[in-house]
Order: sequence, then structure tokens, then C-alpha cells
Amino acid sequence: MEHALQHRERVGVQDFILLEDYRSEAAFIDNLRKRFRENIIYTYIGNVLISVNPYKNLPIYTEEKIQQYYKKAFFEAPPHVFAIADNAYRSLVYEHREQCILISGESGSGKTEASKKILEYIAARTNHLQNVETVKDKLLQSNPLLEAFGNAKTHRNDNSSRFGKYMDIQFNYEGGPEGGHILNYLLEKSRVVSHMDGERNFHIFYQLLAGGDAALMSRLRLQNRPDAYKYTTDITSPVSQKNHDAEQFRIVQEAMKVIEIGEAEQGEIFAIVATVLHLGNIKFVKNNEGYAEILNHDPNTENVAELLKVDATKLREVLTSRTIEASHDVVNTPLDVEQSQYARDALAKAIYGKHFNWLVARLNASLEPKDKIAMSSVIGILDIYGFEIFPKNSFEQFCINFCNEKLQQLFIQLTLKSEQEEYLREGITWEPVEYFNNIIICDLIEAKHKGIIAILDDECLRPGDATDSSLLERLTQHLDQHPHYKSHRKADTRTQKIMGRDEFCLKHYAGEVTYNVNTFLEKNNDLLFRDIQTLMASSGNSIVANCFKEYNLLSKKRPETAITQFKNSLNDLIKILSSKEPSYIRCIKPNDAKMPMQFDEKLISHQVKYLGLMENLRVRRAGFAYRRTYEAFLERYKCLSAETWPNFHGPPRDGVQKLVEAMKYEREEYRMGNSKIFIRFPKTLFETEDAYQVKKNDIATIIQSRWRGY
Ligand code: AOV
Ligand code: MG
Repeated sequence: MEHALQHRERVGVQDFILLEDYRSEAAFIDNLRKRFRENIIYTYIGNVLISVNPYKNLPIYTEEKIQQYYKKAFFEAPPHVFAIADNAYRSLVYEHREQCILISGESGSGKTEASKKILEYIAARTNHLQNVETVKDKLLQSNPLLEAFGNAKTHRNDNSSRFGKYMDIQFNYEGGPEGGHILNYLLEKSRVVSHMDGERNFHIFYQLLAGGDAALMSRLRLQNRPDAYKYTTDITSPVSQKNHDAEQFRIVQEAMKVIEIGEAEQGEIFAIVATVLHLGNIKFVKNNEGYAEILNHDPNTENVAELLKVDATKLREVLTSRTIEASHDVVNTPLDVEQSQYARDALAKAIYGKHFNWLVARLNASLEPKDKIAMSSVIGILDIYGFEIFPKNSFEQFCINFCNEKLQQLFIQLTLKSEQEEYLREGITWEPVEYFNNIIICDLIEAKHKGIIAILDDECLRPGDATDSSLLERLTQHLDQHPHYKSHRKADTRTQKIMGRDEFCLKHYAGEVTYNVNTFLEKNNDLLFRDIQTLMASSGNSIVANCFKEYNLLSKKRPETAITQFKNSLNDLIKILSSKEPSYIRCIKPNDAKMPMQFDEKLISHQVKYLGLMENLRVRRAGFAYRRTYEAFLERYKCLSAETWPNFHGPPRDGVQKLVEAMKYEREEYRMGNSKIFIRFPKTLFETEDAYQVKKNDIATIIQSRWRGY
């Protein structure tokens, strides 16, 4: 038998709180490395779960494992994503506190996988309950469907989420999942029309081309080859990838069935996917007058018109000209080739993006609880795109990284700050812990009137000659003095980092990112020519018609810019999350090669820093691992002292005092606050919980024997 100490030497400690040298980052990383080498990917900091992506399938998600976490309390079993799920579930069902699980970490660190495991665990955990099968199937099947349309291969991650997702699982009073609701955030639409070399468009395009049968292909007028389409070229994919895509296509079709998306609807969905591919192949030539023209019998335009059930001549018209209403006149202006290409790509992005929103709404309709009255409460799971630093960063990275700043701010507020404030409120002395508060960066981005978003929107709304470079000029003019903003004028001479004249740099909490300002205005305006909208609203494809009809109703008023919509929806999300009890999963990516068993220390150290894990640990260690109100603590453990059992008559604080004496807590193990007891070490709690379990069994045995006696 391995000695306990040797065991600890080999696999490290399961809670960083137990590290002797808890202030040393080297010790922290060493502990992660030991565990990673032993295929132990999970470790706690108190109740925060740290997860390192193993990049290989480990046998840690089996039915047996599920059972293990089902039956044990949080601190009893080794750290696991199932323990987080179970803890949230118990708190919801037994203590009636709404829960949310926030998963963060950079691209490829394992957020989406973790969110799927949570869902699978909850599905298995509630297996014994009646009438929840269909709902559970639908919840589970929403993943492959949304991933097909919203995920893509990037340099960082072969299955990268290109949209943010917050999913509520709604439970009835018995604790059975009754329904669900998904909120989606800003799909990276630009990927529909272009992607970097070595990356791909959204999975669904390749899945359809690889897996669609001959009849479907002919109906959609498609060939089974991604290289035949402009939007899906630039990829040399091995045969195995094609087989995988084909297999995924079957899974997507299966998922659609479970979600009750019937044949007719499926037909319309795939027609939309095919339309986008055909649109991409439409070519414009310059006519004698220098304007754009589509050749008369261009099959691509015909295909689009056929699939969308719109008039082909009209389609040609809207792609090559534009009507402008000026006072009482309607003027038709021809577009040049470049403008036409822009219109074509804008249409492809709009169709795909709106269809994605439609799909989420369709899923929500299918997930809506049948019986609203029986519904009691929710567990929310947030899986959002991780922080991104690419060689070239654009508007999308700006939005994604802003989102990560907001979530980091929430993490700080909810854990670090509230932790310190609680000690103050409870009248417990403790040494303050210094930490970096990223609110300064959030303000730089979103402050009213003078933040980056306000300046960007101003430029978008300014009539006349606003351009991306005038935007950059204004940003620099207003923000050059800000400690987290860098213009090319201030480019780092020490590191010789050269910034282009069309770039600005933000010092995010997670590192410096240089953004290229080109296309910021266009992407933020996100405008579609009105003629195109009107034509789409007349489409015989009911999904397309619906998506664009809504748009048209609003179009009298100028729609909000993309970034303002995003900012508002993020602030709504923060409100939702703040109203719930949070659990955290912090995901770490071990290497950039997407390989198993490679532990890149530099990369990991960077993530440990910016995730604020050392600060998190310091706060936790300076403080107490566990706390409960006197009422809750007394209610649970009152059987542990004859003086509090079966009822204690007096203030709960006095009752807890009796319990603490009965349990022989040492002075350094706990503190009595104004309304709560604080327990410093997990070990103290383990022992109390064990004693409680033993006592509970004793009591149950006594009661049973009494019943038998009757
Ligand atoms: P992400 O969600 O954090 O990135 P994923 O959850 O998609 O990252 O993980 C990336 C890949 O790592 C997965 O496709 C798996 O191959 C592998 N992986 C992650 N977690 C595990 C695990 N627990 N066990 C085995 N393999 C795993 V992004 O969405 O790009 O920010 O936008
Ligand atoms: Mg993801």
C-alpha cells in the first residue's frame, strides 16, 4: 500500500487550499503538473473547480462515476465536474436556491465539453423521475444541433463555439427537468463569407456536403465537394474528416427529429444552408458602363432564386442596384462590382445569422415546459467563447474579449470582493488581499459618452464621411492617455512591437490584444440594403420570410448597432447571473498543439495569472472555506448535541455555539460572525458531516424499529 504522504507526493493535493506554500505560483503549477501527469484533470480552490483539458478521452465520465457523485456530498469525493453539477442540483432542490454555473477559460480549454458533462450528469441524476425523458432528450440533443450551426474549426480549437450560450434548465418541484431556455450571443457571422487559412466555415456546411444523400443533394442543387464553393474552400481535409462530417450530419438529422423539427422544416433549413453556398459562388462582371452585372444564365443565381422561392430577375436586380428614397423620389442606382460583392456577402451573413437566431427560438419553443405552474426553479449554465488573441484581431475579437472582461468582473465581484465584504459585514477581522480589478478596462470599453463603444457608435451614426480611420483617430484622440489603451503612436519601443497605422491595442486583464480597425464600422452598422430585405420577406421559404419580415417592421427606426445590442444583452445576462448562486469552473488549456500529455508551463502560468487563480487562492486561504447562516447550520446539525436536539429554544447563534462545543472545534478552526458561522478548513466540515451522517442513520434505524414495534 502506498503511504498517504507518498500518494500526496505523486498526485498532489486535491484542493489548492491544502498546499503548504499557497502563495507560490511554482507550487501551484507543480501541483497541477503532478495531477495532469496522472490523468487527474480536476482540482479545487475551495468550491471553484480548476479543469485542465486532457486532449484525450479519460474513463472518468462513466455511469459508475455518476453514481459516485450522486451519493456523496461535495467535499467527500475527489474534485470533478460532476461534483459541481451535483452541488448545484442539491442546493436547488433541497435548499431552493437558484443556481448558475459559470465556465470560463480561453479558446480550446474545455468549456463546452464541461457544459455538456453537466447536462449529461443532471440527465442521469434525474433518471428515476417520471415523465422527464423527452425533455432530457431534447436538452441533450440541442447541443449537436447548435454546435453544427454555431461551431467551427479555428486555429485554437477544432470545435470552437462561435456564439455565446446561456442555457437555463428548468426543474419542477420534484427536481425533474421540465424544460429549458437558451439565450444566444453574437454569432460570428463574418465566418460565413470568409475565414483564415487552415480554419473552416461553420460545421454544418461540410456536414451537409459530406452526409447529404443523392436525393437531397439534387434537390439542393449541390455537389458533394466543399472545394466547389467559395465560402467553403481553402481547406485540405483528410478523408477521416469527411467521414466524421458525414457521421455528424446523421447525428444532426437525428437531433432534429428529437427536437420535433419535421421533414418540411428540415427541408427549409437545408435549403438555407445550400442558398448560402450558392450565393458565395455568384460572380459579378463589369459592364460597359462600369457597373456590376450578373451573367444572364448564371446557375448560382438561379439556384438561390429556386431554393428561396424568389423571383430570379428581382434577385439579380437587388444584388446589382439599390433604390434610394429621397423625399418623394425613388431613385435606382446601379452598384459597382465591389458594392455588389458586399451586398451578396451581407445577404449571406444576414440569412445565416437570422436563421441561427430562428433555430434557437425554435429550440426554445420545443423546450418550453408543458406545465408552467409546476415549474419551480432553474440551473443556468454559461458557456461563452473564451478570450481570443489572434495574429489579426477584428471586431469579433473585440466583442468576445469585452464579454470576457465583463465575466471576469462578475467573478471578481462575486468571489473576491463579496468575500472581503462579507468578512467586514460579519465583523470578522482579516487581512485584506490586494487584487487587480479589471473594472478599469470595462469602463474604458463601455463608459457612457467616452468609452470605446460610445465613440464607435458615434462614428457609425455620424452622417457623411465617417470611416474606419476616422474612428481610429477619434479613439486615439480621446483615449491615448488611458493606461489600458495604446495607439500606434505609443507603440512599445522596448519590445519593438510594431503596430500598424490602422491598429489600436488594449491591455486586457488577460493580455495585450492589437485590434485592426478595418471593417469595424461596417460590422457594427450591420446594414442590409432595404431592397434585399423586402425581397427576402417575400421568400417562399417560410423561415427566411419570417426572419426578414420582423426586420422590416423595425426598419423605419434605425436598428441598434451590433455592439450596443451585444452590450445590452451582456448587461442583462450579468443581471440574471447576479441573481443566482454561482459555481465556477475555470478551464485551462495545457498546450497550443491540441495534444495529450503536453504540459506547456509558460502557457499555463499565463492562464493561472490572468484567471486570477493565485489571488483566488490567497483570498480563500486568508479566509474560511465554508460558511453557513446560523439557522441553516443549526437546522442541519442539531442532532449532534443533546442540547440542540430535537429543538433549540433560543437564538440560533447560541445553538450553534452549543454545537461547536459539542463537536470540540478548536479556536483556529472557526469564527462566529454576525449571522453566520465560518469554518476555516474543509477537514473540520468533513468531520462534522460524517458525524451527522452517522447520527442520521442511527435515528433512521430507531424510527424504523419503532414502526416495526407498532
Ligand atoms: P472551449 O469550449 O473552451 O473552446 P472545448 O470544450 O470545445 O473548448 O474543448 C476543445 C477540445 O478539447 C474538445 O473538442 C475535446 O477534443 C478536447 N477536450 C476538452 N475537454 C475535454 C475533456 N474533459 N476530456 C477529453 N477531451 C476534452 V471555444 O468554444 O474555442 O472558447 O470558442
Ligand atoms: Mg466552446
